[in-house]
Amino acid sequence: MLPDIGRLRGGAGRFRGLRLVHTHLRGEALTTDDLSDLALLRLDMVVVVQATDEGGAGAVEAAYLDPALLAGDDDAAPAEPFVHVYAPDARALDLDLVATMNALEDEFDRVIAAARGPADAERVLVIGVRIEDRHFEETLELVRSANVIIAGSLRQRRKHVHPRTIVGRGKLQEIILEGMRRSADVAIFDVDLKPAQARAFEDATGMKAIDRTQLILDIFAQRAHSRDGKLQVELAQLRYSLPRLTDQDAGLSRLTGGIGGRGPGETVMEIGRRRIRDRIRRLEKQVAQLSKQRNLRRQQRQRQGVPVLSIVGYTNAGKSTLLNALTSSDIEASSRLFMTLDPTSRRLRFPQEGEVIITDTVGFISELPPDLVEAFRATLEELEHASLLLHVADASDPHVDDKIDVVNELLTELDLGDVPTLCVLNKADAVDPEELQALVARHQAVAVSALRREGLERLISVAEARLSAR
Ligand SMILES: Nc1nc2c(ncn2[C@@H]2O[C@H](COP(=O)(O)OP(=O)(O)OP(=O)(O)O)[C@@H](O)[C@H]2O)c(=O)[nH]1
Ligand SMILES: [Mg+2]
Repeated sequence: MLPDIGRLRGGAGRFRGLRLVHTHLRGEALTTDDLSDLALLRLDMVVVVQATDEGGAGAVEAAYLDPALLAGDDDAAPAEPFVHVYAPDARALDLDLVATMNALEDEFDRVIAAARGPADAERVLVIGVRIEDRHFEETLELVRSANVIIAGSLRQRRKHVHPRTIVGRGKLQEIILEGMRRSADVAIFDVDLKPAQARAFEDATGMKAIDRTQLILDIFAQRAHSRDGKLQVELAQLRYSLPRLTDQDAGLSRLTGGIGGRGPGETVMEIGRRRIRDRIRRLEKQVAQLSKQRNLRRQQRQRQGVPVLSIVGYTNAGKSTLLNALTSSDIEASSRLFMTLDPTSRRLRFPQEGEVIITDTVGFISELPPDLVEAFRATLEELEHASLLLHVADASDPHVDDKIDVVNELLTELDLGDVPTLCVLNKADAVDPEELQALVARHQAVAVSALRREGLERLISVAEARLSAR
């Protein structure tokens, strides 16, 4: 049994400074277990000395990881980038270990520099554990939206996530080698991880583990511009990270700085936790305060009797593009997921109804993390008072029906199931007309192309009819 060696010298481009030398009693060569220890623990070298019948030292076999073999071109790279050294007698082994290791670490640095290229953005390995291709592809979309470099991706379709290490041991070795080969410092998973799983993975690979919720939170953090949005995202991040805090994080001066922070008998860890809890409470108060102000504004609007139309829908359906088309605005729209975070309202004149307010909101996604639903509950409460929800769906998406279901389920979960809703099938320009007809009939929808500004008049007249039918 090998002792836990933690993160000793565990940086990119370094070996551990440890060699594993052991004997095999029955003449076996290096085993696959030996080699996977070499990779998993990033040992300098693993050496096996054969025992002779007389109990002396016989033949020696050693293996080390060669970064140059790792760097081989994508698919041509050998599955096992190990160099084997053999000597018929222990004393005959001709190897200057220190010089070899120094050369290897230099080579390692070069490989990493080459893989990194000039940009110094975070390089990530995307790891798919779920069986469904669609789920993995959506995760890749999310990662692309998060402004990081996808250095590589690996999948292990598992029915059940390995309770301790997420993936099996063989896959873990593959991930480590791929991480070195692609010079990735972060692994992003398409599932959520338990704190202990993330830690075990990080200890084993030296890579930072990010799960799906953290990924979405990270995108949200990048997109939040309003005070309200920032508060809500920070709150969700803190709530999510509290149980994931490790001793190491808690030791950061950022969390424990200041004088008199430590009460009697408290561990550093507890202080970290307590600070975070304090901050969570403060944020909760601020969010509640802002929610009150929004309520006031809403009451004013209601007194003025201006109907509110709220645009909801799956992320990337074209909600912002539709609002822009209807009101000649220029809210940022893009193929990135979760482009819009902060709700934006615009005024619009309807032919009969006169002035209405139309609001763009944050997009939905399947399995939206509960912490995020909670954090955005206040923003989404606005929708409760909408006169009409425009549920925008991307008609050109092969999974449009499923995504409509996801949005409807989330609306119900948010107690918005009873608000009158009109389904708007967007991106009509990108769908076969017959298919579109079937979709329109199935969802009693209005088809539009927000991008080409087609179908907007009909949308307005149907929406207006729904409004006056209230
Ligand atoms: N072909 C086509 N593309 C469209 C149409 N409407 C929007 N798009 C594209 O779809 C992508 C997403 O548009 P957005 O308006 O940002 O979508 P959103 O629903 O606001 O997305 P999030 O804010 O990220 O949730 C952009 O690349 C748009 O150019 C359309 O009618 N036809
Ligand atoms: Mg948007």
